[in-house]
Amino acid sequence: MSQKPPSDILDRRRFLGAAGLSAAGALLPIAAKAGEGAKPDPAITELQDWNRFLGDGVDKKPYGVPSKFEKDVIRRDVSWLTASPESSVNFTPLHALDGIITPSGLCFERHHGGVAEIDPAQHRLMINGLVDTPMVFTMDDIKRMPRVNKVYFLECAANSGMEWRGAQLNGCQFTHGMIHNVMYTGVTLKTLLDQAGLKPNAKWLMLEGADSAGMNRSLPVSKALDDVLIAFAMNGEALRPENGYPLRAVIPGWQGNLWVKWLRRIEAGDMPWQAREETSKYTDLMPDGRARKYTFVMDAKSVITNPSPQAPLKFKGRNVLSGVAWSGRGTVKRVDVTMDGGRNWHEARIDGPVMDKSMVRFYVDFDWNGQELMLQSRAIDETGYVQPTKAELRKVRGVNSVYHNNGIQTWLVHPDGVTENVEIA
Ligand SMILES: Nc1nc2c(c(=O)[nH]1)N[C@H]1C(S)=C(S)[C@@H](COP(=O)(O)O)O[C@H]1N2
Ligand SMILES: [Mo]
Repeated sequence: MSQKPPSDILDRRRFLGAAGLSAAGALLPIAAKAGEGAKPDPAITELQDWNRFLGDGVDKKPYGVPSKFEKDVIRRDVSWLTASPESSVNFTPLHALDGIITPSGLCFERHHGGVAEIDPAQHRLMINGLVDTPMVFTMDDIKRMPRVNKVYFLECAANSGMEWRGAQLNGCQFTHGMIHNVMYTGVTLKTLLDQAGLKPNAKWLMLEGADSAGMNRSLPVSKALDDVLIAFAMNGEALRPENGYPLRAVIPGWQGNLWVKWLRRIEAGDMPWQAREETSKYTDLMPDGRARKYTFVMDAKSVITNPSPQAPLKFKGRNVLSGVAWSGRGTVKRVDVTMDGGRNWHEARIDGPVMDKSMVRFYVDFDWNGQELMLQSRAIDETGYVQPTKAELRKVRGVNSVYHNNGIQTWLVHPDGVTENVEIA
């Protein structure tokens, strides 16, 4: 798992550089030509069950689920990571997804007190504190206000946290799966705050959830009035209970813990809630013992999802390398990919919508002749920020941090296609 690359990797990298990978090389044939195979293919010559019998009627699945052949495409947790499944996390199967939208049922979950199952008719959102008129909204009230639709990524600040100390977990699901990218429908927080009327000395909001953890987080008013949404729908339907049904905060580009789920109260104040109830949560401990605090923005990051340890290379010849990239500071401008551990970089092809604080999908179509590959991707966002290497990050932040690891990930593809999580020393 945390195996280092073979010692001759540098030589091989040199060799690779010379041999050259044709990222945009000549197209090799992918499929067999009809009639050329030695043995007849039963997938063609035999009648299959699904071809022979009537299928299910339209009354069988009032709410559709994926094909039974997709049963491995699931969220997974790591049981030794946390003491209980109620205060824990599971991970999005990034290696099994494509495009940019995370299907609702596969969005990773992070709870501090389990999933609250809330009757929307009984749910209230209160706004109090430093406001002219304290307000209480029902779900019906909120659904009568002007709506917006936005696609945003949500990344937990602890995503890739285990990797600070070195390559640990064998799969992008586990190293990078505390992220999802969803289309939200809701109202802007500004719409709600305007109705309550913020007092001039209101500088911070405390957002509180209705779960058993009663989780609360502080948010600067400037962000609240900028692009924060209070969402009731994800990917076109009501929020899933796991993700905050019936109401959650959407804090674009900022760390996941601020995105309070099962949102029931917003209190306006003149200082951060944490300053009253001091907590060491979500600070980044630096090598000199000082801590970075209020590090809200998630910096540009990317990961190659295919190939990756859970999705090894299976075929020589033509292959599709794919991955995702995102930035909390705006749009992703470019993604570069190297196949030889950083010697040569190719610009990847971004395909699909490129939106503010949303994931993008990238591809490199390449030919593989079975040589060892050292794969990395690096994202560059609209501010010009370039995703750093892990070594560069450690130089500044040391290894005491758990949070905000946006370093470049390395996958080593062996000649048999098996792929593992490594770090280039
Ligand atoms: N009420 C409440 N909101 C919460 C949490 C929680 O435990 N309770 N966890 C937070 C954390 S740490 C993260 S990373 C995100 C995860 O959102 P998700 O479960 O939709 O992926 O929710 C945040 N909002
Ligand atoms: Mo989180």
